[in-house]
Amino acid sequence: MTYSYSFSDDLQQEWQWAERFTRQPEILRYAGHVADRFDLRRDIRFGTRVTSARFDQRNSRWRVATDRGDALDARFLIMATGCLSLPRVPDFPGVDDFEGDWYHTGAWPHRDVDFGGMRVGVIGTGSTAVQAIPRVAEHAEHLTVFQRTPNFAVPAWNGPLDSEVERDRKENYAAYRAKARVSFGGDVFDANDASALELDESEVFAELERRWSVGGFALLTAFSDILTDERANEFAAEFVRRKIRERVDDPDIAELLCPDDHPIGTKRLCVDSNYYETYNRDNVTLVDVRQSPIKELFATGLRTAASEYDLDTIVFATGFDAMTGALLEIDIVGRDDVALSDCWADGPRTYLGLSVAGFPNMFTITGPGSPSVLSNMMVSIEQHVEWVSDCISHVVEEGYLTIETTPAAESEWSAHVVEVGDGTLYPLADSWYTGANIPGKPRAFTPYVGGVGNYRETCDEITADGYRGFDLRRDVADVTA
Ligand code: NA7
Repeated sequence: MTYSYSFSDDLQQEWQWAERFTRQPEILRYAGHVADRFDLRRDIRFGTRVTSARFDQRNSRWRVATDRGDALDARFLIMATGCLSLPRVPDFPGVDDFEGDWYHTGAWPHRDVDFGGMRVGVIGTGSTAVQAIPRVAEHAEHLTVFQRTPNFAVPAWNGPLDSEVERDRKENYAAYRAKARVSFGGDVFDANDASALELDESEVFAELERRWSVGGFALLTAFSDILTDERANEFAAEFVRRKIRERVDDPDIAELLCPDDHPIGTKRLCVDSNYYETYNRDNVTLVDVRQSPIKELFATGLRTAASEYDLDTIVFATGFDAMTGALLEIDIVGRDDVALSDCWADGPRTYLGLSVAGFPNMFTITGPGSPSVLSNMMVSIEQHVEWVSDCISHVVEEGYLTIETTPAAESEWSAHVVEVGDGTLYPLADSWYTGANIPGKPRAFTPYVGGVGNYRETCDEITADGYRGFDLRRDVADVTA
């Protein structure tokens, strides 16, 4: 269910969510409400893109430039650029020739889009496509879905937020928040500690059925080894495939929709409302572009290796340059004129996903090497924001000029992130978690899967140990040295 900010009890008591899983307009209303209630708008420059950030060694400050021509000067640079904020359209030949409207699911216009009477093509079957497809199908004259790789989707069971659930949450917020903060994924599910391999098959499927009826990510907490053991994982994968075959009338289409190339959960598990049932509609066609890849776009449609499709509108649900894309889009240059893009040429390296060696007083909120996208983002964002705030207070109050991680701490942490990831099934999938969706991007599994609770404890221990692994420097000469 939707998570809200926890930093103000008044805020969390007064806000009323309409549904279990909130839609975009309500999330936007919530963000606007928070901005107004805490008078944040005067400190925000809207519609502004940061183009470069350079560390000036002469005074140990950051010089930040924007696309509006601003030149700003800052002591601390907090990069809260998001893990999934750089949408990507594949460079299909002829993409500029297409004369119809096109949209990207990650950059949707803030107005109603009318698909009435249109022949619409959706490219992609990741999370955003799974959410968009049922809605588009309700309005379009005809919808053609171009699928390269099928994904696992589980039901959201979305609907109006039950008043009893809301009352319970609001009365017990403190306990729920405490539970989420020490949990593995930053959530409040009751994770099953048992291995799937200890149970007999009927118990395994009963447990999966129970989690299925809860909806969403609960399924991935059915067993302790679902994301570490291929046999345990296969129980859950097969369980969802059976559900797909039940939900889709045409057995050939059902087979095409059944994922077979990655363990369940190693690509972002999709959460759906009527996704599979949408393929039972007369106005929806599924096209396999794994067999016959998309070759090009032309003025009135799209051509695959096997066929041609006339389309009025195309929806690209083709994902993001995730984890590092938005950071590297900005020309970030640290000490000694070293660019972040050069430091990360072989994949990102950080300490705790928060700090990069050679980039003093720069912090990355939910950066690569932190739980980030494999956790409840709200919980992880708040933890980082609190940690960074405390760290900055420490630097200022103790009379330091800068803080940055040591290369040794960065290397050790980066190796730890890889080691923990390698103990799971995640690296087996060609996912955006590994950068595999972007041609030429170095393959690196970047989220930290050591658990939200453990990670928080590590961060707090490092603070208590006098910011172990960080260099604190007092004057410009030291920073330059
Ligand atoms: P995803 O999950 O990265 O999905 C992108 C989809 O686009 C996926 O099905 C891709 O197939 C498909 N794709 C990408 N390029 C092509 C080409 N060239 N041809 C055909 N199909 C293509 O992105 P989303 O935006 O849906 O979700 C991203 C995250 O945002 C989500 O996980 C949530 O955390 C929120 P592929 O699998 O690569 O074969």
